[in-house]
Amino acid sequence: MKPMNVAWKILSSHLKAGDPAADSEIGIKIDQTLTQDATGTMAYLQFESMGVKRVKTDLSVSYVDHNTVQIGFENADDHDFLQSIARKYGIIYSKAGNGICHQLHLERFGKPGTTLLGSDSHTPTGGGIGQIAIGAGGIDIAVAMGGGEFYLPRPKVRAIVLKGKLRRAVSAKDVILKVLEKYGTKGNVGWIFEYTGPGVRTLDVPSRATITNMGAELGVTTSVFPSDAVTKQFLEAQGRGGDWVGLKADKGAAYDDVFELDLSEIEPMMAAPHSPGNVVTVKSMKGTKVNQILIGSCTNSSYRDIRTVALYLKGKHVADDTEVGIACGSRQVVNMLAADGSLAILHSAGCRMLENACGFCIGAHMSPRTGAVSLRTNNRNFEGRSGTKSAQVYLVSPETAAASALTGRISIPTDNPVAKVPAPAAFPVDDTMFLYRDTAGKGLPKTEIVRGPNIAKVPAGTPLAEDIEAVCAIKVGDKITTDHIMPAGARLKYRSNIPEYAKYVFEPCDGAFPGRCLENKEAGLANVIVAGESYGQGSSREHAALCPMYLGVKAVIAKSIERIHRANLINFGITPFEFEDPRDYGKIAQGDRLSLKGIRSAVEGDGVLTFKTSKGEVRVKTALSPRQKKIILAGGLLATLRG
Ligand code: MIC
Ligand code: SF4
Repeated sequence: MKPMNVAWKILSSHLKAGDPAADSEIGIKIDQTLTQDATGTMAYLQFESMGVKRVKTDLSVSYVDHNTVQIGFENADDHDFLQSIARKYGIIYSKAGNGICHQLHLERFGKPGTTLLGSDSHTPTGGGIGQIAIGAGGIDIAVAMGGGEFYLPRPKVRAIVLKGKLRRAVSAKDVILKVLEKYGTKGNVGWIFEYTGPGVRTLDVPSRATITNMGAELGVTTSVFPSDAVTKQFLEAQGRGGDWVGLKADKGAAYDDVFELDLSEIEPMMAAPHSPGNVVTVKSMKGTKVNQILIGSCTNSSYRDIRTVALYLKGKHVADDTEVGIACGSRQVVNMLAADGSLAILHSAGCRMLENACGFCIGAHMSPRTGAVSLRTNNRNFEGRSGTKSAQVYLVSPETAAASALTGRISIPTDNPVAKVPAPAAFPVDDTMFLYRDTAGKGLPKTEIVRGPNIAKVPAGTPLAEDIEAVCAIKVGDKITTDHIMPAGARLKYRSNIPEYAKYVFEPCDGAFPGRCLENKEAGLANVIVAGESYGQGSSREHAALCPMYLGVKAVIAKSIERIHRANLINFGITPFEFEDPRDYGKIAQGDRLSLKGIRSAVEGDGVLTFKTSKGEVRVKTALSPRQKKIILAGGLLATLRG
């Protein structure tokens, strides 16, 4: 047998469709799924409409961690709906307060050598434990829960060869920021980053998970580490030694590309506003006054991370003009911090201890003051995501956050390093907030699904017509994120109510967009979105496709489109076109009438469509598999599943 890398070992053992030797789609079996509440409600509404009796995966978990602030009835209604769905269909339900999905999944369920599909872009956190863990739209998770395979373009695998050992006070966050400095947030679609080399064994599992977590910001399909003695120790300490299998690349395994990174040369790094790809050294920003510091999120909320912060703050106090908030990743983390005295240290130091949830990371609370400098240990610093448009958000390691909390200015943690936190010999396990563990996989109780007024129907798409008369309803620039398209924060509570949520599409760019689209729709015209490079960066939220579909958007024409968002557009019957010549972007203006004659034939055929504008002819193209063509022609994936 040909020597294989870790990524292909897992993919090959799960291959269900497609030819891995060809440059096309492959379909893989999914062993585990996860959803979180903000994407989960829609995923389960779609799952329900598929008429499947119970989930067919080895394990499916429904986490509640995003919408936990509960101002108004909507969040709580969503929680009740999710709990009843879990009970009915054999899904494990993680109650609000238990922790953040990715941290919890790593602690309690992630298994080396398996596949995990999650309705959240940071699902690749599981790569830290040797899983092929991929983020996707809710409907893809619904299909996987029903036993269907997951399709992805045949990935290319890049080896990131780690050498040496990190210096004290330099940590995993600095490593992934270094990788982001090299590869940026665009142009990595279709890659898997596989971490390998002698430096791997110097990183504990939470550190590996920080690195794979933020692979999402690179835009890669996923990132993966081998499963070795360090992984084994972690699983044994979680009381899950039986879940361990060893996994490493065969000698002589081939990679499509190789990048070497010497851990010992990395210095503290940070991502400057407003992109995780704007990487600079902490040194270059030293002394900048800081108004707010927030520590936590699925990237940096493990025991190792928060204990490190406590070591920095022990016997000291945070600066007077700086507010510091800390959100732990799970109850396990909080219990450990309580037991070793860290919680008292953090409280005494003047930190605000926040709920174990996404919270500040998704702009659900703790918005900084106007024009603030906010240092955060999370993974995204898109403009306005914090809830304050004028805020300058920097992404840093827990070490940099802690060192800066003491001075109120950006400070270099290596100047005063603290001791390394050793990997715990045993984690305290308390699974009491995972409900229905026993019924998952057995006979299921009869359950009424609870539907409050916030749980609306999933709108249906319409089949693609041969000719479309359309309007360019909005023209946007490069690096438009899903936070621009479908804002979260204060609007997050409408996730299960599409007509309501659709009122906010493109709110940060142009609040009049939804109204304009509905007028066009009323007048029998379709809507088209025109965009620059890397359209749809960021989250997996399918609402960024579903709500535009509801507003009558039939096509996106961009210079390039990111992986998860492109798949979501297809799933909701919106054709994702790219300019054949990117300069043609200049030929279309907002408000232009576009006569997309023969769009259906183009989708059925070679994907090329030509149309006229006042500035000349434009040629656009889309590369679609036969499966994807069928979905677009039918008006969306749900329509094909319903027959
Ligand atoms: C995010 O970090 O942007 C989110 C909120 O977790 C999203 C999912 C969502 O929008 O619900 C993600 O990363 O996929
Ligand atoms: Fe939650 Fe933030 Fe992680 Fe998204 S990135 S799952 S909002 S903690």
